Amino acid sequence: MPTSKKQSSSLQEKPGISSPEITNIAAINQIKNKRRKQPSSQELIKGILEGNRTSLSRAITLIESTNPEHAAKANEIVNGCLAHANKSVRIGITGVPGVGKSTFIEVFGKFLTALNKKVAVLAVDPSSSLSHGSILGDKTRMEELVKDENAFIRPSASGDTLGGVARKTRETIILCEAAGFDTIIIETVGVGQSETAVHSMVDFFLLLKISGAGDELQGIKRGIMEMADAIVINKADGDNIKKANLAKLEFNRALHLFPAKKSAWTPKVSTCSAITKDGISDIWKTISDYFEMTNESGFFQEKRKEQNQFWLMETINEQLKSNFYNQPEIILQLEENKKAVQNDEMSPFAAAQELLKLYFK
Ligand SMILES: Nc1nc2c(ncn2[C@@H]2O[C@H](COP(=O)(O)OP(=O)(O)OP(=O)(O)O)[C@@H](O)[C@H]2O)c(=O)[nH]1
Ligand SMILES: [Mg+2]
Repeated sequence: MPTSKKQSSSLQEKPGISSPEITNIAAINQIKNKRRKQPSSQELIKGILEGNRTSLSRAITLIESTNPEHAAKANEIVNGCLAHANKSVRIGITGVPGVGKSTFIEVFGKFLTALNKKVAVLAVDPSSSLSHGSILGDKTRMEELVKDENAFIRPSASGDTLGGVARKTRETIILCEAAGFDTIIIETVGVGQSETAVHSMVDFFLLLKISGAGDELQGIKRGIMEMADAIVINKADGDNIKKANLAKLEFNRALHLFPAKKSAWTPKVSTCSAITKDGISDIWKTISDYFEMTNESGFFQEKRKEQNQFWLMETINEQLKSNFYNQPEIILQLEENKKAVQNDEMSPFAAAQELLKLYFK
């Protein structure tokens, strides 16, 4: 411990000169040194591999940062962790607001940690740049899970594009896996394109529903039904049980009309209550069956490889696009051309061509 010697007493007042608030130079230097000394990428990688949560959180913060220096460091860390990632199962959970995702994940997460699993909960939330991540509020809703030393909950990365948020989440998954988390749960709210993004980063996709007024299939997007490996009707408790069972029948019937999945897996429909915890263990049984089957058939690995290819292309597309739209020349000309198109002075095609020519010149 460095000895902190007081340079002058802060109680002492000289006439006309007020003494500075902190006069302990040693203490100030100590704080400055601490602040300057950010852990290196190597130190963070080491910490992550040892399962140190502070290192993990810090590295995720670097991934989420928009500072190019941080981005370079984050890249190093992700690369350093890559060889230690992949040893996990990744489960996506989606459902409309209020369906009970947070309550469900709290209960399901606790169920898994009781089975000695290490659970990381992440979120892809396209609206998070506005609301600063709904999972933030969830941290209070996931009271028990937050306290669980075998669980790690991270609010969603914010960003202006879904692609950007998705990339950050993908990299965060790698770090969590390297830190020893073997079950990764990725939550997304069932709006917009976020389900598709989450679907392409998980092994198993679970759609959470509640029973409606007998018109279960109303308003549900076909694409989401097609992606689901399981449909779980939540809030099957109290007066709701009968309705939930009817909904289950209806979903089962509807699923029969869908073409067979590439995984050869038949999606399962079940009911549960995140309040009474009924049906929770059955859901894990279903998921485990799926993993057993797809591991045996080789589909599990095949899907991950496909996903990697997909994200390779996505990342290129994303970066090309953002590079294009961030060119000062393009920004100016795009505004001009937009006006020209609006006023019928230029065809949309010609306007686009002009911009692309400007970009590639
Ligand atoms: N009766 C009953 N209520 C439930 C159940 N699960 C959740 N709820 C209630 O439903 C409400 C919404 O639950 P949340 O877990 O916040 O739902 P969410 O899907 O995370 O909602 P968003 O974060 O807004 O997308 C809360 O009041 C919960 O207490 C359940 O199984 N049974
Ligand atoms: Mg929630």
